[in-house]
Amino acid sequence: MQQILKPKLKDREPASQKRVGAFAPSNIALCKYWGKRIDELNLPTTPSLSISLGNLGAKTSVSIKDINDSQNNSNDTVVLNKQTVAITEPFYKRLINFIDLFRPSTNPRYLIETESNIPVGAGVASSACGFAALVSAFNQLYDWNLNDKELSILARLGSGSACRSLWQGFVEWHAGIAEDGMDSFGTPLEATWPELRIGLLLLNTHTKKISSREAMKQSVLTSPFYKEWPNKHQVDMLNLKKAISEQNFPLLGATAESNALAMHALMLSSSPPILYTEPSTIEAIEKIWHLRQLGLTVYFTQDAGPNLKLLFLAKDQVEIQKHFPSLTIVAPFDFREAKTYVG
Ligand code: 2P0
Repeated sequence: MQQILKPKLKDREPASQKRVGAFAPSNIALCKYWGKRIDELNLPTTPSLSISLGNLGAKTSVSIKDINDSQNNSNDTVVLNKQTVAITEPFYKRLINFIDLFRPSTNPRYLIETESNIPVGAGVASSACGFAALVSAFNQLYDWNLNDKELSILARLGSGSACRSLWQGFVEWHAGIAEDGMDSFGTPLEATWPELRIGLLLLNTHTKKISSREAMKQSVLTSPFYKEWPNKHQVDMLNLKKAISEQNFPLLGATAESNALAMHALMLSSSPPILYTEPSTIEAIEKIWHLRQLGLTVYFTQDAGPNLKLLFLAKDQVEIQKHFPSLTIVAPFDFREAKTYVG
């Protein structure tokens, strides 16, 4: 636990029967988080910049279990999309380890129910929105009154990219330099870009062979090119911010695409190499490049998986859909449904 936050996480019991909930959007990094300076606190080597996915994300509700009720066992219960998660699942353990950071001394057991409307296996950081929604729900349960920055720091301890999921729109995660991580959190950019569209292109939804946590660690430790990453990243961050402030879509697309390809180059040059890209990924990338040569303004970004996220503007949506009929299209600045969720 970040010692500076701890005094704020008041060790008191909420009203019994209280059930609270929160929504957090998923996010896609346009300049990626790839590598940590301190593993235990998920402190990154570089800043990163993401776009949140509007109505796509996680709704999480939290309540305290009544352990006198014979129906309840003494463990926390985690329910994901209406399915109870087995206590032997790595996901369960990771979640409980996180909650243990701030579980009060009275040792309450929780019922945590999460519903995600992200297409399964889309490689759309479901852990990011999950941890962000979770900390927002706990903030209500215990009346911590943490502000967004503090919630972002807390969410980061669950999963790095979660610190960007506390807001809609563009969010920058400041890498920070402090060893305690209190200067490493997300902040929303003021800019909006309602015409921006993101297309989720699902090519293979099998579970990945290596987690992004392990993969980024391997890249930091073994890629001979990792030392160049912060330099390239700095240029990409500047270009991305310029693109956003000037609404220069080709600059945004080209920067995001180049940043993603550089991240994958780090993985390929790791030892042993990490390859998330599949033949279908390459086929889709070549198609995107070909369409661009023909004059269609479409770019892509790729995370720790074989699926792609296409970047384009609303005016090209119909044309893009003709070429990629299976695309799930997100209008990131249209988040009316997300706003209405109150638990
Ligand atoms: C990102 N990714 O910026 C990058 C790009 C994946 C590829 O953040 O170890 O699940 O929990 O801090 O946040 C995925 O990494 O890793 C990620 P941890 P996380 O979106």
